[in-house]
Amino acid sequence: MPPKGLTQEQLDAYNDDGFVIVRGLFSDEELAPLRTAIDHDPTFDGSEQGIPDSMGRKWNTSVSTVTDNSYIGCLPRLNKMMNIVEDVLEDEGYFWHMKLVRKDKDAGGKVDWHQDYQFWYETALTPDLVSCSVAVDRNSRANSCVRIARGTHKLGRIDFDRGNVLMADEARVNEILSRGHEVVDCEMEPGDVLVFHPLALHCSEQFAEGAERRTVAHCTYNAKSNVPIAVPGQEHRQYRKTERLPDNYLADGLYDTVFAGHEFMDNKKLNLVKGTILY
Ligand SMILES: O=C(O)CCC(=O)C(=O)O
Repeated sequence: MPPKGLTQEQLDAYNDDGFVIVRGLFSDEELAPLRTAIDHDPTFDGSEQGIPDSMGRKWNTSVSTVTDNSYIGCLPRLNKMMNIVEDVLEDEGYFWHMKLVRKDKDAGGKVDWHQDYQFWYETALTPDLVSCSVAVDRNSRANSCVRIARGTHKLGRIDFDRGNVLMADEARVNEILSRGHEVVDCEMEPGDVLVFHPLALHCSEQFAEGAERRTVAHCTYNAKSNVPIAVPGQEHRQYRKTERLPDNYLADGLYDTVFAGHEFMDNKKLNLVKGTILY
């Protein structure tokens, strides 16, 4: 069956490289309400949590695991997102969570090299997941865009570093990077979407003075057939059918609020659980 959301070339690039950037999936006007709401309430209703990096600095994230009729609860459910997800997973996909990652002078830590699957391994038997990261602002090297080591999704799962439970084994990462995997700066204009594999080794640099990044909305989905192990406290990872929405839903303002009243994950629960972050 031909892909529904990606072109065949984009799907081939994803399979070869572990990522692909889909340009202009969202219009600037479509994202404007989210930008305005973040400017009014940059902490997403107090749900942000600082995640430590290996240098003792922090970066900010808010996590959502529920869908509702807020902008935040609708964005991951648009047909144009779900079609991409199902092209990649070759299965019904369902929404797992959204991470909103903001960087500024107060929380401008780097995101150390890691694979997302390191954090999900405890519940997901296979890496049949995918993340679609929506650029809300311009993402460039200057404002610490996501960087991916091309082709690393083929290397298998890397252990956590012994000294730092949030990053991949540093010695192994250095070895991998010395073997010619090109490190790609995933530069994006607002509305572009980075689609990437949960085993793709990635990071982002620390905040550079004057180069804020309001947010990237990292939306993650699991394949229905990748039935999660039941882990107490991780019930949100179990299958729930994702009700799709038409592509015009946000542009036509059919949502209730942007994120006021949306139930973000309690930031106290984002603490480390057995060496992984709960999301
Ligand atoms: O947005 C970023 O800078 C990177 C975030 C990231 O790598 C992650 O949340 O897994």
